[in-house]
Amino acid sequence: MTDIEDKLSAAFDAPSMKRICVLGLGYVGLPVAGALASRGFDVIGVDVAQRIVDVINTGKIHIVEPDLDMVVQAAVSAGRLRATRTPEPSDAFIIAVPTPFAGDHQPDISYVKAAIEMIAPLLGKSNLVILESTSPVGTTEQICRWLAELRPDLMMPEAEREKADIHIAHCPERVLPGSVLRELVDNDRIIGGISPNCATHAAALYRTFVRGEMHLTNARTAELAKLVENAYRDVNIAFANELSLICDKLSVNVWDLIELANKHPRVNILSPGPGVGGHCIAVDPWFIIAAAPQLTPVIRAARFVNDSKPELVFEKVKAAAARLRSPIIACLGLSYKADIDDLRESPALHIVEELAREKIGDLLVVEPNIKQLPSSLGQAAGVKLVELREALSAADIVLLLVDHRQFKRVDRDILKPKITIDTRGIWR
Ligand code: SAJ
Repeated sequence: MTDIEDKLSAAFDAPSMKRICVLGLGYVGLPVAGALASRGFDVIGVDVAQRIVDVINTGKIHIVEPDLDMVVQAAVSAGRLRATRTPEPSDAFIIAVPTPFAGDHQPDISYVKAAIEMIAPLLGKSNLVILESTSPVGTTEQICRWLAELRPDLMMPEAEREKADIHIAHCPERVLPGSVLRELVDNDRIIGGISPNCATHAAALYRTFVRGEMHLTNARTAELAKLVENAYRDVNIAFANELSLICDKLSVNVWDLIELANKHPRVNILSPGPGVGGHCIAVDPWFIIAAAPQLTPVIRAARFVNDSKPELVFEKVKAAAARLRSPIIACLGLSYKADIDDLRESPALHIVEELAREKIGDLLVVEPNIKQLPSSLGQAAGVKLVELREALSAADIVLLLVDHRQFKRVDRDILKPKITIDTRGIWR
């Protein structure tokens, strides 16, 4: 047994917890709920959307994520997971609600506040409150202040005080969409307690389903660590995207270039693409910029480079289309990355929307992970969701936007007579 495991089992008996309430049943909350249920906890899953609650209670899921359907189905049919719109008294509350930014890139933690307001009346002595949502630095401390106001009868934790009625910690999610269940179990966790005692309690709960190591720290460090992880990736993708522009100008194949540069033992350049999407990497760096606007030129420049990429892809397609009369354009992929259905902040979606808005050709969209076009495209004239085969045979221009596995298998001979714009380098 390691030191920390020793400490945990001595300090806290996790199985004495029976019931866990998970607030937010999205890409993070639902897998966490499923994992806890599979470890024998009674899990109450809370979501504001009745549709999501209904789907989960039938043992199905509302998102595309490998193996999650099986985990949820098993949990629901065993009676270990139940979805509802309102939280119920529990031993622990895990908050996994969205933390987007507002119009001016300022963090919006109103969903966290709403979740806290929902659970405040239910809290009892020894309850554990965990914030999993990626949050600006100071949010966990803010949770303590909100709860202190809402429940003056309970003693909230403080950094220097071990004694408290409630334990509060930030345990940022780190799972990669597309590999969520594996990463949920295997990844190390950063556990940021308001006090060391809070961190110890939170770690004990995660220890029940996480095989990775627990790294205990304070809440502020945990908040910033999570933001920094995503900003690090954003900056590195921006470097790759900048290289793709330089290579276009200098007539060098960027994929060959990166492959060669990566042969150096200390170089590991990421892949350029049509831009950075998703609800994390395109969002979280702004939380750091908002907290230290004068100190973040690199992080800001990376955001700028990555955000400019969809427009540059659009211009490339527009220029190609201008050479043809009534071109048909096959747009392969709408999601923000490969093999998932998530369209949030998707550069592929933005590019197709702009092509539709500017009426650049007839657009045949192929997205194997969705059943209907999003509303922004559904009504647009000249845009259809079709099968891959149909799009490829009709298209004059093939625009590869997402490296879904179905697209990697495309017969290169079909592409030969067409103009191909491969933003992910899968057909080189
Ligand atoms: N992308 C590139 N080139 C690359 C890698 C990614 O253009 O070489 C693009 C993707 O196509 C996508 C975007 O970047 O549009 C983000 O994709 P991703 O796979 O890098 O990350 P996410 O947003 O799916 O998940 C990230 C992960 N963070 C890190 O890897 C540091 C994940 O571990 C986090 O849990 C997640 O954010 C989150 O929820 O914060």
